[in-house]
Formats: sequence, C-alpha cells, structure tokens
Amino acid sequence: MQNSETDLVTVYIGLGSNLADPAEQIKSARTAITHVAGVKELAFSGLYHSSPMGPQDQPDYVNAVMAVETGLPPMDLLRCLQHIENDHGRVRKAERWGARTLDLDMLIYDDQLIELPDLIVPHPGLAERAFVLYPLFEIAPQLVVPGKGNIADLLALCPLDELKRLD
Ligand code: ROI
Repeated sequence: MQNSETDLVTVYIGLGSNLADPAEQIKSARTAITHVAGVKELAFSGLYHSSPMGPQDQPDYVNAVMAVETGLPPMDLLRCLQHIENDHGRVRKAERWGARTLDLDMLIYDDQLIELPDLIVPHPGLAERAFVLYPLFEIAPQLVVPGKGNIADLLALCPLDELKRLD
C-alpha cells in the first residue's frame, strides 16, 4: 500500500565509500540526505572501517548506517539517494562490486517487503554483511528486520570480519 503524505515511516540507509576520502564522502552524504525535502534524520551510527567484500584489489571501505523518518514513497526516496550518489562522483562501471566514491543502499523501509525491478527491500545482502549489521545494531538494537528476524540474532550469526569502529 502506498503511504499517504502524512504517513511517516522509518527507513534505514547504508552508506559506504572506498574512494576520494571515504570518511568525508560519508559525512557529506549524511548532510545531503538530511537536506532532502521530507526527510528527517533520526539516528546516525559511528563510522566503521571494513575490508572489501567482493574483489580484494580495491581500497578498504568506510561504512555507516543512518535512520531517517520520511513520507516519501520508496521509489522517490531511491531516486533522491541515486542523485546524491551521482553528485558525489559515483561512476557506474560494468564491473560488479568495484570501488565507489559513494554507495547509498536502502536497507529497510518501514515493515515492508519490496520486490521491484530496481529495488529489493530489505536489502538482500543485509544479513551477511558485518559492515551493515553492526552499525545497524548500534542505532537500533531492538530492530526486527522484515522477513529476516531480530537484529541481535542476525548479528550473532555474522562474523565481525575486519570491521573496526573509528574514533
Ligand atoms: N565492502 C565493504 N566492506 N563495504 C561496502 O560498503 C561494500 N559495498 C559494496 C561491495 C563492493 C559489495 N563491497 C563492500 O558494494
């Protein structure tokens, strides 16, 4: 069901960068997201340093997770996130899972299960990614991930890998 404009939902967004001063990319993306009309920040995790998942011949990543409140429907929010990625110099290459200046993933949208050609929510890789689960747990320890279960249970099954919280 589509949200009416007055219906606000909580959305979790994953942020990742491994090029052109990753920590600055993440901070700047946070500011850009909070400036989107109809989007309000609820929480922002610490920054995490992570080794690359996928091809290893790329720099390490900085990752974070943000919670926002919004009345924007999922596809409208996705377009906004893609604009912000593009504004941060994101170049879409043929290579899957290559280095990127900024990656913004819609991890969770309210309690919804979404399967559209351009958008699957909850994010399909969420449960296998320490660099998503640990920052998500930091800001929402009681969260139930729609269709996947309790965040604490998911986290217990996910090795920490090389993940380190910065500062
Ligand atoms: N690996 C890490 N550690 N962090 C990411 O944000 C990330 N994003 C990606 C791929 C290439 C899968 N690997 C990643 O898109």
